[in-house]
Amino acid sequence: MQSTDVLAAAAKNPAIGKLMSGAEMLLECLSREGVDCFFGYPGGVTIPFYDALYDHHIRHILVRHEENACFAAEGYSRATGKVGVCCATSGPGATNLITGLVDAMMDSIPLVAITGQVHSKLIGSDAFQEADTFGITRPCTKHNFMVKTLAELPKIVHEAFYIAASGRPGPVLVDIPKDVFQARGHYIPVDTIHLPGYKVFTEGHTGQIRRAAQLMWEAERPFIYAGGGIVLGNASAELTELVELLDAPTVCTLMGLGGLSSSHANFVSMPGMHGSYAANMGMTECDLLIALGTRFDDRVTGHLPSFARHARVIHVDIDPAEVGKNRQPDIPIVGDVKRVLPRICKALQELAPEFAAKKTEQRKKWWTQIRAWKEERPYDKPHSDTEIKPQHLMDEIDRLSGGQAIVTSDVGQHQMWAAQLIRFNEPRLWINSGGLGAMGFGVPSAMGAQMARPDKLVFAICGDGGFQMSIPELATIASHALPIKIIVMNNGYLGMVRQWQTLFYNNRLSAVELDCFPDAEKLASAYGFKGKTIDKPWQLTDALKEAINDPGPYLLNVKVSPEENVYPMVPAGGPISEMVFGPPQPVAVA
Ligand SMILES: Cc1ncc(C[n+]2csc(CCOP(=O)(O)OP(=O)(O)O)c2C)c(N)n1
Repeated sequence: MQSTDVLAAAAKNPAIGKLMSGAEMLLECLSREGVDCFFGYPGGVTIPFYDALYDHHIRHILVRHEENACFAAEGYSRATGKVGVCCATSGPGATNLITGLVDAMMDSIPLVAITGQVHSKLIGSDAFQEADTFGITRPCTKHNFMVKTLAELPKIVHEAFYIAASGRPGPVLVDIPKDVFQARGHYIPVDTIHLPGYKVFTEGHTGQIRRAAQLMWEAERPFIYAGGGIVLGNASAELTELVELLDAPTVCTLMGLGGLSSSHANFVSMPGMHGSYAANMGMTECDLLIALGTRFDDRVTGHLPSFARHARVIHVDIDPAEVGKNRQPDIPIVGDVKRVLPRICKALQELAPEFAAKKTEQRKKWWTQIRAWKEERPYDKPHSDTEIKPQHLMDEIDRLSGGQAIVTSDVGQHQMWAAQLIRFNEPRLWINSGGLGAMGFGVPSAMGAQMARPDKLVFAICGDGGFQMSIPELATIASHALPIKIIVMNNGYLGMVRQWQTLFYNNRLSAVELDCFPDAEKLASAYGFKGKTIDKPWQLTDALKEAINDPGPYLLNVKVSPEENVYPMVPAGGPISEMVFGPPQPVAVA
């Protein structure tokens, strides 16, 4: 900005040109980015920042561990699409963020992490609470910055937000030395971002789009494989239009659930290691796989050479590095699904008169086959008269929430059952740690989601293992009266590891028994809210209703059958068509 512009702008906004500290400038930049709340934990070098926050309207949520600040910021972002923000002090505060940063990186979540750093003069001297945050976070962020002067602070903060949210989203870290927070200078706003080395491809190649539409019409057995990019790219409506135009069976990955409503007639289910039979058979037998905003993750593809072995592949993704990484597509399209899909739909409509009628018969046959697979082996939903089956729990949560609640999950068996059995009729309702699979994610991400969406019913579904990683955050939940319904699927084991030991290690159960779990009612009441333990199937509906109807937080500890396994299951590295549907049957001896 020129100085005359500054004067004109200052007349409109008193912050412009004002003498401020670096800490105040940072808050002004956050405000301009639309940040209304962020999650953090203070320390020595960030005290100047927290001092400026004392007088500021932006809300700060004091978590009880920095990892949870990152997970909560992710929950906030995953529920809204906005950039989540977290903050930690230097040294141990910054290193405690690492799991959250890797998680956001793996799942492409837009995040800005602000860390304090020791005084510039002390950097490199092994000063108290000095860690090389910039070096440590380089491989686990989309980008990171070290602020060296006050003058560059506003520019860096706005660039961080731009990089986090644009293209394939991801976490960006800004490391700020204490003296930069304390320095004073005139605030000059930044109105434009200029990053010459950073290119985002959004439109897709016109010729490839046309060829893709042609292939879609020519295919006899098209199959849509929709990933997290649909949700992150806000392309749910565009996906739905394509699905209906093509009348293609569609799967949504663990990250993509809700991208196409789970109640849509064309929705098959989730594919992959714990995906349904119909989803995996559809992927295996289709002649055209339309992969949208997805990365051919090993948990989806299984044995790569057998994956979609008869299919030609169209792959649309915003990140060029993903296209051809695991499977070479016949038609690669680098672009934003939100912009590319309408162009594909337009090309499909233009080609419809030539193809639509010719394909009717084969498409009918394909749908008959898909429906047969669905009926042959639906997801297993066992109920019992004496104990609560985990599937019964998920089924009941599904029934009571009607595909409308936000559900965050931790990692393990409960995560897979929730993904299989709970409907998500909109995007941004299902929030889980997909790529990293980080236990301890469920509760703090629910805090972020509930903070962002106070209007929504929010469930945090956890295992008894993962929940015990998050207990400190019950204080944060209580202190902000966040009405989260924490549902612990308590099987007395680190269930998913126990399942693998049972199935693949001759049932030699090693270090998986969780023989001590706190009394849920006492634990919750120690924090000032309600809790309960149930273990009988007839208690389930009433207990869930009580939790939902309670105006505050609620901890429901549901003791389920301890030795239930998640099926179907594709043994790691095997073809996804070779699923296991139950425990090995004893071999009859003649
Ligand atoms: C931080 C972390 N540590 C270890 C693991 C490995 N792990 C994956 S699932 C699982 C068991 C989870 O047990 P629990 O939380 O009780 O859930 P359940 O599988 O019983 O539903 C473990 C230990 C992990 N994913 N994350």
